[in-house]
Amino acid sequence: MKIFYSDAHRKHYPPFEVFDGGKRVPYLENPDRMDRILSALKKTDWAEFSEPTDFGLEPILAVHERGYIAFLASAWTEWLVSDSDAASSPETHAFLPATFALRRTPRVPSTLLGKAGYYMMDLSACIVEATYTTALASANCALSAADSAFCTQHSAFALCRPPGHHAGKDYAAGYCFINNASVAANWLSSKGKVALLDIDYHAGNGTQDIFYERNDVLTISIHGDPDYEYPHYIGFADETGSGAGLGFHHNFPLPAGTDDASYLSELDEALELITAYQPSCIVISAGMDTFDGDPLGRFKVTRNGFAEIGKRIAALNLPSVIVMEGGYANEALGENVVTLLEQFK
Ligand code: SP5
Ligand code: ZN
Repeated sequence: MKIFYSDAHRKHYPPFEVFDGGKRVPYLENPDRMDRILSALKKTDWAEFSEPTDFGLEPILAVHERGYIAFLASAWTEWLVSDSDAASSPETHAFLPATFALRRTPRVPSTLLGKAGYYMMDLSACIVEATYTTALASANCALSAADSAFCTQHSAFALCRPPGHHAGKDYAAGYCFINNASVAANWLSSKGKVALLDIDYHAGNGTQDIFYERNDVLTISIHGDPDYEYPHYIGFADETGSGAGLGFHHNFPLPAGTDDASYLSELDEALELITAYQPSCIVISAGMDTFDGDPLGRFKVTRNGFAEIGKRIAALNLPSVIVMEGGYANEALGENVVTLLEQFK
């Protein structure tokens, strides 16, 4: 299986994020995650690594607003110019907003700090010097995997970091800056109908927003109920699309403690929707934070569960673009990813 990966991600390593109650904690979405996945993949005899191709900004701007992408590109350098503390020890800093545009209007603020509150949804998508270039490299991994799956009709894996599914048209959130899976799905949508299935533990709010009014990309997310879980405000069962997109989005919010058996029965329902839609390919937002023991998740999916999840999705018999999202139980992450991917060989 083709695996698209760039080492560029290493430089995106914010020194902290801000957790519940304003606690500063080490950045959980860390480079070690990729090392664990890489070493597990390298032990297999089927992983074929490639550098991503640079697709340029066009496929990214087809999903994200230009002003938001410009903000990502310049926020860090603008911040260093305006803050002498950050300029004197940049490695101890991460750029985050101190205000939030709760009631957003189309008026984009002109200042850096105003833009931060406008374009950033939470305190877990920290910007540092390398964030923009690594987010581009991550999106190029997803695009390269999409191109490979389309050309060969075989599944491909985008080993993306940073992840993408919380990023919307014009906002960063939950470790995500560019919505890699959505960029790939949108790129594929010019070639035929696409289904995007999000199996990360968290609701794919960014993906939901991006395709909410469209019927050419069916989006489905299976996740911890936002009634108790991040992202809190979106991902409920009654959100099913609008306008032309009505009926083309589905959320499966599940209770804390969801185990293999109950997860798989919900997955089967999602897969039936995909079968009925008859897409020409599928993009999978593959988060492994549903794993029993993940520090951010409250599900109880096991390694056998991941094998069965992979097997059932692969049985759709569609070219699959598997895009890495979350998963923070680092010791188990590599084997969990390999277990899922093996089903698509
Ligand atoms: C891609 C992805 O999986 N992003 C997840 C971002 C979640 N950020 C949530 C922050 C709230 C953390 N609450 C921690 C509770 C630990 N017991
Ligand atoms: Zn997640």
